[in-house]
Amino acid sequence: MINVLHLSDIHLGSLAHGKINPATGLNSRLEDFTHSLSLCIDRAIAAPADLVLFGGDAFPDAVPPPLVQQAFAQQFRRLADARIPTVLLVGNHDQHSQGLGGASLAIYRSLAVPGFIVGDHIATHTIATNNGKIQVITIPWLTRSALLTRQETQGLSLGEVGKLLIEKLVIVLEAEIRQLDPDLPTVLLAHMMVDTATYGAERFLAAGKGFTIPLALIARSEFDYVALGHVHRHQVLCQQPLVVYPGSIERVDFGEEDEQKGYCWVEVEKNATKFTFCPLPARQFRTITIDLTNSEHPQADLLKTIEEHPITDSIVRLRYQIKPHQLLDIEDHLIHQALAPAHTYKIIPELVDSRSRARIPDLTPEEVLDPLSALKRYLATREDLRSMETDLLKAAQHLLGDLPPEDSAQLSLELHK
Ligand SMILES: [Mn+2]
Repeated sequence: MINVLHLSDIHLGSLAHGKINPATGLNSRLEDFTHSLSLCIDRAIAAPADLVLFGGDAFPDAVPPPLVQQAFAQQFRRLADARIPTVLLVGNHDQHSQGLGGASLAIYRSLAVPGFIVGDHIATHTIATNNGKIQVITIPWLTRSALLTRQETQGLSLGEVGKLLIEKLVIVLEAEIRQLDPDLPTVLLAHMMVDTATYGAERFLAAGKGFTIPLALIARSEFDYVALGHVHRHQVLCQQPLVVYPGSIERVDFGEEDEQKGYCWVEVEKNATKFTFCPLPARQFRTITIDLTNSEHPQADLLKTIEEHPITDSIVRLRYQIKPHQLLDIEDHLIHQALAPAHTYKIIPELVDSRSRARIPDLTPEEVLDPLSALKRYLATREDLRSMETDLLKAAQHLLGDLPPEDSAQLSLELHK
């Protein structure tokens, strides 16, 4: 039996909703993420793990600032010191949009850190652990240039390129599988969107539209465990073999408010793999929503609602709907006072006027909109773009990957004309 610690989607350096910790001078969110990561490494060393598999997305982008690189390196260095073999897989956030290879993780190969493998291409690695050898096939985040040439994709729609990419992947993966040693336990480590997964925030975080991989392609009997990365919600996609997303180790945004965060402890054994999900004490996010438009005492009701929520040390957003004439009853400083126990908070008032559509309160830097809503708001202010509004929104949906494949393919053609 080989003990594997499988974690993924660290996103170290996601600083939104943080504040400066006066004791250290650091952003509190960098400290949160580093803390969660350190708990994973603590477990790997204490248990100890025979192997650590990281499923990709180390940082929000491929060029993390030195301070963030250092925080990551300080934790993973502990694994090198403890002589625990480690595979660092390259996710979409670790890649430059141009060129090959994981820019932010390639340094670990350049430095030849003992026992560290950087998975930036499809390959099989036979790794010697304290409990025997194990084979790990790595599949980093695939872009079209990883498997296809420009000639092959010329003139094809996005949907057709996706289909071709999967056909190629089937062949390449088959080649890896055929050269496996059937006597050794085998793990597939892949950063990808699997078609049966439930998605969350990562859809909005992804820099470009990726390709969805059919579960059947990776749920192969040759694998004793399939370790995935990319989707931030922990989920098990298949029992035989076990196909698992551990999810992210900290909540990256409000989209992950209700998700439990953690990592997987896996006992890999030929045809008898077991795994446990190990929760991490990630920072809580809380959304408080209240409609005050029918309230006789808006201020009192608002304060009462806040009181009913456990907000201490949480990242809070308070949304309330209110009519203009009720605003006289609201005293901002009392709301701030009530929210003070939160780690950080933002207040999002929405004016509702039954007689005429009231103007929406000005956007504040603290207010985070998803890209499509932001575009809609912007277009509402641009009388001159009114005639193009539908087309612009459709094009944006296309870019965000929100359209069904047929529509997307059609639009892709129109856009490239
Ligand atoms: Mn990802």
